[in-house]
Amino acid sequence: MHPRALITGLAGQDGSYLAELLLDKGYEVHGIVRRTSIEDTEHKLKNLHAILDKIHMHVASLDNVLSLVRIIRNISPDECYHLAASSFVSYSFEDEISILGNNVNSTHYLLAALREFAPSCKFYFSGSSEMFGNAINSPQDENTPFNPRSIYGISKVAGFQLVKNYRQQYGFFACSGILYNHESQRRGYEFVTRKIVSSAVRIKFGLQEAVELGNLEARRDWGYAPDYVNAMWLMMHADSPDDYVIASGETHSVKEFAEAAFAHLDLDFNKYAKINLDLFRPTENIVLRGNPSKAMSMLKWKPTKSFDDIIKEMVEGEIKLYEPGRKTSDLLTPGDSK
Ligand code: GDR
Repeated sequence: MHPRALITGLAGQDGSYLAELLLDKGYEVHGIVRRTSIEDTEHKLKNLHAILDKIHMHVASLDNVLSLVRIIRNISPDECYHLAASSFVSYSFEDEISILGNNVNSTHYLLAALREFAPSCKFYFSGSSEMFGNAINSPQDENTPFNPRSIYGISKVAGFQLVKNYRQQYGFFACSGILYNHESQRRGYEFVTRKIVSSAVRIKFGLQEAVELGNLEARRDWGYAPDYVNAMWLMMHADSPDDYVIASGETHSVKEFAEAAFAHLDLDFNKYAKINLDLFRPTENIVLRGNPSKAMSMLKWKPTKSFDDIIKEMVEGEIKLYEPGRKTSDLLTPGDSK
């Protein structure tokens, strides 16, 4: 019997890499997608094109507990990976009521439905470094107190506590990854790394003149998305459920990322950079740097790509999108995300 996995957020960067990993391991992979994605598979499911005929997609909305109950009863998953969330930190400053509600409720509905209809299903939740917010120490590890400074961070703390509660109260195999930023060619254009890489390539090809960015001095602990997805699977196969920080352990500034991305194209970032004060965030966290020692020793997890390798892969992947014969659906121009 193939193990059966249910993924929320299937069509996103992490969901699509996770689906590929689980298929490789012989899983039957099910995922929840929105109705609008099924209606526009070319754009909204572009990360899944290579595996569309191998996965089972279920249309549901995570704010509708009944639709989740139906799916869970039907497929009776062995493992559930809850990756879906409104994950763009900046939007959470603008739309806090719905982002807090959706992120917390979806986690709660899933846990409650699993408890009722698939109580032996293992559960994974994607937490975030944003939960540490204005952290009191650096680097942060699993013992660092949470001090979130965005509604997104608050919603992730609430989800994390729900998961912990189900583990402690009901004996669920439920674990959370506290994930720092993780990037790849499949990153959405609203995030700064993809915005920089796609702008750099467009500038190289004469399609764009400059790139407008916010705070260039902001620093992040950036890792490689497929490595972080691998950590999720390792957590679900540890002897006992627990929570783990997944991070690279080093930080770089937005400017360093941009300089490296432009340099891969023989361009000088400083000639094309424009600072837009509107793209600064209302509260910018102190520098967050994760300490992944626990995951490295308990799960034998380790990152496979360096900061420079990640940038190189993203730049090379972006150039490929412009090769003749590629679908234009792969190309969206970055908006003014912050
Ligand atoms: P982040 O990622 O908020 O850390 O959340 P993002 O790439 O959006 O921002 C990183 C940093 O870059 C600065 N910045 C800009 N950001 C964007 N998006 N656009 C700009 O033009 C720009 N200029 C500067 C930001 O201020 C910020 O400091 C990501 C998400 O994946 C979350 O879901 C996840 O939980 C965390 O990482 C860990």
